[in-house]
This record gives sequence, C-alpha cells and structure tokens, in this order.
Amino acid sequence: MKKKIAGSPAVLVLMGSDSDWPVMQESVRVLKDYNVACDVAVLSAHRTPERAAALASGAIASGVKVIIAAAGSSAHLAGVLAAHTTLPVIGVPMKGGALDGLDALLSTVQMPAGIPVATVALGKAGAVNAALLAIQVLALNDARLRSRLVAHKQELKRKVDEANGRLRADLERMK
Ligand code: RP5
Repeated sequence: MKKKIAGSPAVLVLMGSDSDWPVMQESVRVLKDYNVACDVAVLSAHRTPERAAALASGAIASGVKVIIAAAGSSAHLAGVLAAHTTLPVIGVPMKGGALDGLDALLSTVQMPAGIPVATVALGKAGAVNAALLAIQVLALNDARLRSRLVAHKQELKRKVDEANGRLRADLERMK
C-alpha cells in the first residue's frame, strides 16, 4: 500500500502492516488539517528489511523532514529506520497481540543510547501526538504552523475553562 497525499512529503507516515492503518489514519488526519504534505506506506523491518533501510537512507534527499513509524508486537521498525537516517523518528507503538501493545511500547521506547526514537503513547492518542510532534519540528522554520499550534493550545485551554464552568454550575445546583 502506498498512497500519495499531497506534494513533496515533509512527513513520512510508515507502518509495519496495513492492520495499523485504522489507527495511523489519525496521524494523516492531523497532518492534512495543518496542510502538511505527507506520504504513507506499509514498510516492515522484518518483512521488507532492505526496503526499510533504503527508504530511511534516502529520506533526507527526498526532502523528508520527519519520519513517523508505527509498529506492533516486537516493534523494531522505528529503531531500524532511525539507524539509517539522521532525521527525527517518532515511534508509535500499536496496541494488540498477546500483550495488547505493552511489548510494542517497550520495544519502541527502550532504544539504547545512541539511536533515539521519540516514542508517543499507544494507539490513537499516540497517532495524533506523533503528527503534532512532527508539526512542532516543522514549525521551528514555519511561522504559519507555529500560529496554528498556538491556536490549538488556546482551544484546549478554552475546553478546560468550559469544563470548569460546567463543574461550577453543577456545584451550585448541589447546594
Ligand atoms: C507488526 O505486527 C505490525 O506493525 C502490526 O502492528 C503487527 C501485526 O501485523 P499483521 O500480522 O496484522 O500484519 O509488524
């Protein structure tokens, strides 16, 4: 599976299997919302090891700025990609399997010193945060993305304020 999203991809969203796609669509949804060009592909550290190495090795020359890599079970995709590039690699551990993702979380997060993988949460929260983290990296050189991220944080704050308003109203009714 390889699906071109828009323009030269600043972000690659890679996953070990198309069974990861329902979750990883959340990354693409966020990236598209911020108008960040991305591309997606299934790529496996154990099923297509040569292709994984070649893609990571050539990513900088292709204009890619950040790689997001999702994998489940004994998840080594993010680490293998990170071994072949100096681009930032964000790992998204997938839920599922006998240990429901704990194995993927530990495999992704516990990289030995020297080859970092920025690991986010399991599942859809991780997919969303991987995209936001990639956007934060791109925003270092992009004022439009910076202002969108500021607006995003203001929106989160507004929702907390709304929740507190509802709590205060409930408290008043309970008096
Ligand atoms: C990993 O194994 C994939 O990333 C996926 O999360 C998991 C299961 O893959 P499938 O058996 O569904 O292809 O490589």
